[in-house]
Amino acid sequence: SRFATDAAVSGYHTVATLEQDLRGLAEAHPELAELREIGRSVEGRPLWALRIGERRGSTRKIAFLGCHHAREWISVEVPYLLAEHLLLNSSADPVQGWLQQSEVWVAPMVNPDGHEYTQTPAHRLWRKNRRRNHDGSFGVDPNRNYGYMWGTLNGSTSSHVASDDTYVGPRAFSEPEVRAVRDLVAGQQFTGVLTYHSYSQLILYPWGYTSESIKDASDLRALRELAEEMERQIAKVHHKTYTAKQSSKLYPTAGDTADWTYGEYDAVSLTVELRPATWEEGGFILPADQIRPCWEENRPAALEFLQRVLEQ
Ligand code: ING
Ligand code: ZN
Repeated sequence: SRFATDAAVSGYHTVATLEQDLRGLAEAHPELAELREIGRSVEGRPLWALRIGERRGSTRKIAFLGCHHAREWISVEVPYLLAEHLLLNSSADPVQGWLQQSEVWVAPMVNPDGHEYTQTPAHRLWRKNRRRNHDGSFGVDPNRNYGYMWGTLNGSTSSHVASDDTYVGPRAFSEPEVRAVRDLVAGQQFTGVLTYHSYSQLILYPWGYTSESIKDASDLRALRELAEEMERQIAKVHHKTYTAKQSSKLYPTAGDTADWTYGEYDAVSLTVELRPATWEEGGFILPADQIRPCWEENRPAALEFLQRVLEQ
């Protein structure tokens, strides 16, 4: 229901249960998985990434990210369940082949301070991290704080006003959560990055900062074809419509994750906006009984993304 706010009771992970479960996955699969602390949040919480793969001098690497935004609880669950799926299916192809040749990194909760804050019912709809700003307000939008074309827009969807929900921060990479992702990506040189958000059921490709298309025609074709194939894969499972589009067509944003991973690293970069489709269907408050079907429909899409990136 709209008022189900307690993650632990509802079936969603909390900061604490996510850490436990990530540790459990790593301990159950010591030859394949390793839990890494990639940084610390503003409030000092560890930022976790699970590395999955046999580590035989693997070349291709891919990352799945979740929960840049505190209230988007389902965006923790889909990458977490993907990690679990890969480990449970690691001795059957195609997963076995991927894990022999490549590494899959999963960081399901980029913004744990914000997520913890949303455990209090009155703060359930908090979006940003928990930085104390110069004007006494709280929070920088982690999905506006990346360094590609950072700060070049100023409006309601990318704001320089600290108290706004889309506050870009005082400078690019001012936030430790975003620096942790930056350092992970810089170190691993991912060839694909998929970042989960909610809600709206969309598959977004760069650019966010401009309505112009990305210049490289073959990249554009590949991104569009991949996003459209993911649409079809998702629709087949529970007949839900996810729509592929350029992210600036939703609304203009500067400093988002996918613009940076594509602009700086040429990685295959997508943002998936998970269930539901509309505010009327619950918006950010997705009933926990939809975690499973949401994962079921996103599983073939995530596997399609893995296949294209790892076998290209
Ligand atoms: N939506 C995304 C946001 O950060 C988005 C939409 C993603 C726009 C990527 C541009 C690029 O505003 C949510 N729900 O957070
Ligand atoms: Zn979001």
